[in-house]
Order: sequence, then structure tokens, then C-alpha cells
Amino acid sequence: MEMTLRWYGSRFDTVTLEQIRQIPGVRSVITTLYDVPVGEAWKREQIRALKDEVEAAGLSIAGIESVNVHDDIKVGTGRRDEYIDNYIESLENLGKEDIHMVCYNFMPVFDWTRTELARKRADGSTVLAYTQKAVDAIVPEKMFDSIKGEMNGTVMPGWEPERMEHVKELFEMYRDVDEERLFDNLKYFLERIMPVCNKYDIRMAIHPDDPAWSVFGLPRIIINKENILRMMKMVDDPHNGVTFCSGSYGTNLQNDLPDMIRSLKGRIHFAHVRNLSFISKEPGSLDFEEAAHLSSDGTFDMYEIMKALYDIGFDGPIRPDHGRMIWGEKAMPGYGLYDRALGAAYLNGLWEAICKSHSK
Ligand code: DNO
Repeated sequence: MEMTLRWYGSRFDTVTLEQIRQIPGVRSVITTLYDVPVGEAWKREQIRALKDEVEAAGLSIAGIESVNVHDDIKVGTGRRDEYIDNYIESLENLGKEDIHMVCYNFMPVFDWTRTELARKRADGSTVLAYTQKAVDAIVPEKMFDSIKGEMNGTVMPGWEPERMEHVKELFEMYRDVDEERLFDNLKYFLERIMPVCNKYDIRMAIHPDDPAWSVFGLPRIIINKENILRMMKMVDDPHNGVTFCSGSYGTNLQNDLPDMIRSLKGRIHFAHVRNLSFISKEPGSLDFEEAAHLSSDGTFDMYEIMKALYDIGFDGPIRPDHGRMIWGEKAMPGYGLYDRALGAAYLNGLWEAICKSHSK
């Protein structure tokens, strides 16, 4: 595996490449062209400039998170082919610049959903959290307003203010889209992009829906083992793979994370590894918050997750995921430097121990 850190680019991230370069074991980043509007094609020069900047800091680009998919593709409108053509152009340019892993999601309207961005934990750190009661009590149009004050002045992925201004229209667009249609539209998209992925050996890694169930009545399909196996079978090409995100699949406690990893052998192209702490596991009053990466700080057995990745021979990029806000840092919620660096060091430690205990 290759340990990486997510980096949003020098104009958007509070964390610098120089800082990332000093985290032990991190030699590459996962990044994006954060300011290219969803649906527009990525130009080769833009990718080249990003690459040059990363390489000048002594790091490399291990993959992209994300090349976002336009809602017209997810809904399957008459304009989808135009947007897919642009997507293909972006992939082609990434391939020419020797970038071979692309993370994306197929979530309608909202990307990940949390109801608090700065819940205080007993140790004084703040974390992102979700309660079912808060979701049930809010209308979707107010979702962004309810959390924007906690974004520390940053633009959070999937919650861009321009998009959030149109939430009502977006909901209208998805009115007739149920799970089956969303699956069909995903299949259509994947079938069209697979030739370019094959040509340039680009591994597509779909990110799960977070949380892993329908929110506000919108269909969400990348939520459990059955659905991801279906998705991989419907376009059966090794370039059609997944981002295994423990914190997203793990929101549904029915998902057995190590078992899911084992069943996805050869198709996990990217891993996000983080821990959650469940305060209430009752569906109606579900309440979870993001913990430190360490197993004992949350609900998941991180050793078992890393061991499952080891057992399937996972050799792709991996990253610590959302971190707590600690030591007075002000950054994009979930994406500060300190706790993610601790997460990377911890995951590297688990990996070293697993490798050594197997080579004896
Ligand atoms: C949240 C992230 C997601 C993820 C996208 C991938 O912190 O895990 O926003 O990047 O869903 O397209």
C-alpha cells in the first residue's frame, strides 16, 4: 500500500505540501482541481501545473479525489452525453499525465452528510457527527445553512455554496429517479468511460454513499456488499472498482467491514481508513461521531480492517480520513493536519506489524 494524504491545492487547503512531506511514510498526495466546476473538462496544462507543484515539494500524485460526476449524468437527462464526453476528456488528460486512479461518487444532490461539524468530545477535540433526529427535523434546503457556520471559512467538498443555492431544483431533478434508475445511469456512465480507462489504465474507484442509506428520500446505492458486487458485475472490468471507505460503509453497523474488503479482492483501488464512535445504535435515534483512528477510541477494529487489506494483497493508495480538530488548529473540518498525521502514523504502524508478523 502507498500511504497518502488528501490535499485540496494551495489555494484551498490550510495544510501545505511542505508539512505533508514531513509526515513519516507519506510520499504522495491525493488531490484535485478544486476550482474546475463539475461537468467541465480538465485541461492537460492544468493537470500538468498541479503535478509540477506537487513534485517540486518532493511528493507525487497518487490519484485524484475527485473528478465529480455532473447531476445530468446521475439523473440521465438529455445532456448526459455531453457531460460524459467532458469526463472522458478529463480522464484522457489525466492518463496522458500518468495519473491512474480516480475517485468519484454517484450520490444524488448531497455528497457526505453530517449534522454537526464541531461536536466536542471528552478530550476537548472537535469532530464531525451525525444524528438521525437532526436529519429528521430539518428540511434539505436548510441543511447547508445549519452547518455552514462551522466550516472555518473553507469550502467543503460536495457542499460548494453555488451548488447549495440550487438544492430545491436539484431535488426536483431527481423526482423520478429511484434506485433502479440510478443503477442504470451508473451503468451507462461506466460503459461509456471504460474504453478510455482501459486505454490509459485508469482505475475508477467509486466512493460509497455516506451515510450508507437514503437521506431525505433520495436514492443511494453504493451502501453495502450486495450493491457494490452488483455494480462491479454490471460492468465487469477491473478498471471499474471501489474506494473502500471504512467510515462510510461503517455507518451501517450491518456492514461487516473486513468481510466486505475480502469480497472485493482486486477491485479496491483506493482506501480511506478511519474510525467512528457510536453513541446510540438505535436506528430512530442513531448518533455517531468521528473518532481518532485508534481502535480503542471508537467502534471499529482497525487492526482487522488493515489485516483484511493486507490479506487481499491491497497495493493501492490509502489515506487516513477525517481527523479530529486538535491542538487549536483551524482548518477544514475533518481535514486538519495534526490528527490526520497521527492517523497516518498509526495506520503505518499497524501495517508494519502485520507485514512483519506474516514474514516470520
Ligand atoms: C468526504 C469525502 C467525500 C469524497 C467524495 C468522493 O470527506 O470522503 O467528499 O471525497 O464523495 O467523490
